[in-house]
Amino acid sequence: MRLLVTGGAGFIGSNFILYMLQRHPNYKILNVDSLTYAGNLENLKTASDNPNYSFSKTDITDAHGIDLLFQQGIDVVVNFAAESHVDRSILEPEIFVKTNVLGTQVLLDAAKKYGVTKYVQVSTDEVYGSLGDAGLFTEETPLAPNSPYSASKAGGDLMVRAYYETFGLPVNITRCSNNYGPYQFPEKLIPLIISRALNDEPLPIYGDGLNIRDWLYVEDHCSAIDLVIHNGRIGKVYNIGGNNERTNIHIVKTILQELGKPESLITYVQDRPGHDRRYGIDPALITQELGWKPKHHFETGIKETIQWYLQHKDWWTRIQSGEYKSYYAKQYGERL
Ligand code: NAD
Ligand code: TDX
Repeated sequence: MRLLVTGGAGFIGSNFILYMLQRHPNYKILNVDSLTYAGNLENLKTASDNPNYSFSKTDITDAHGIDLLFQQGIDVVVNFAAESHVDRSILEPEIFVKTNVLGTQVLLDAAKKYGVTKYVQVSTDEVYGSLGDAGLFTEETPLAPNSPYSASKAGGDLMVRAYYETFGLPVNITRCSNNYGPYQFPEKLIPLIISRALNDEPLPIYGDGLNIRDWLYVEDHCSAIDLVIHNGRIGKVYNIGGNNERTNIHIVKTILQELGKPESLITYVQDRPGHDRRYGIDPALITQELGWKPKHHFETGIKETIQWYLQHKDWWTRIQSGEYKSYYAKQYGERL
């Protein structure tokens, strides 16, 4: 099988490539990534001399470049490439529409032109909007995105649906909850808190800290996508989540305890505009239909993740350079 993985130099994409090379040693994987601030080929150091792995620095919005790559012959596409950070989408929405909607459409066009056995769109539970105190997102929950990020992901999803309905493209959409684990860019809550706590810097908590996210260890997300590639029913959406709802403040206090750092680092800051209160996934469909089950419990997964960041300080300090600093100047200004 020849797999084209977009966004493979990012957090989930790189974990997915490493997972697939190990799990399917006869598959050929082409990683297509434009290497934005979030793309880092260091994540794939261990794959670089694997003859089944190759890389192309190509933007998914570049229709000509993408067409050339499909001429190599592609069986399956897994589209991870995206602008993925909600706060950045509030500062600069345009690139989110460009990559997440237009980029998706470019890939769909190439998949349609050359023919693939499966196109998998990696989406997010955020397209469903925010939950109240009760209930969970199912695949039938109406789309109600609240941030420019989630609106752009919903736009991409609707394009995928349209190419299935109109052109019969064999697609699946996966909608996963919040991931955590190795190689996550230190702008997202868990690596941000770990890296700042280790430097004894104030920890920004938005609003009252009681917003809830449903956390899944990244490898469990990868195993779900592997199942969807092989056994997902054409045209179906699959929600992925590990029944692990936690408040943000609980996450932060867990990290502080594990690192032996004081709670006095916690600093409540102005809330994120349009901040979704709660996400919670009902994974019944993927569990029953594809037999998916997460392997990692949150309590051990978070400890392993903290250990990983402790052991890979070089990896995240290198990232915290020019672009990172200017983003944080814009994001927090004088607030921290
Ligand atoms: P990430 O920001 O770490 O990585 C995104 C990757 O896409 C980077 O390598 C970047 O260089 C690349 N990229 C961005 N724009 C590109 C373009 N125009 N052309 C080619 N490559 C481009 O993101 P992530 O957290 O790994 O998320 C991967 C996917 O999973 C995204 O589609 C995201 O919406 C989805 N998702 C993420 C989570 C999460 O918790 N992180 C949860 C559910 C779904
Ligand atoms: O500094 C912070 N302080 C804070 O309180 C940051 C960065 C976040 N938060 C809160 C906001 C959220 O309630 O923590 C929670 C998690 O925030 P993020 O890590 O930014 O993730 P979220 O907005 O939930 O979105 C993530 O999960 C779904 C990914 O970034 C998306 O790509 C994915 O689709």
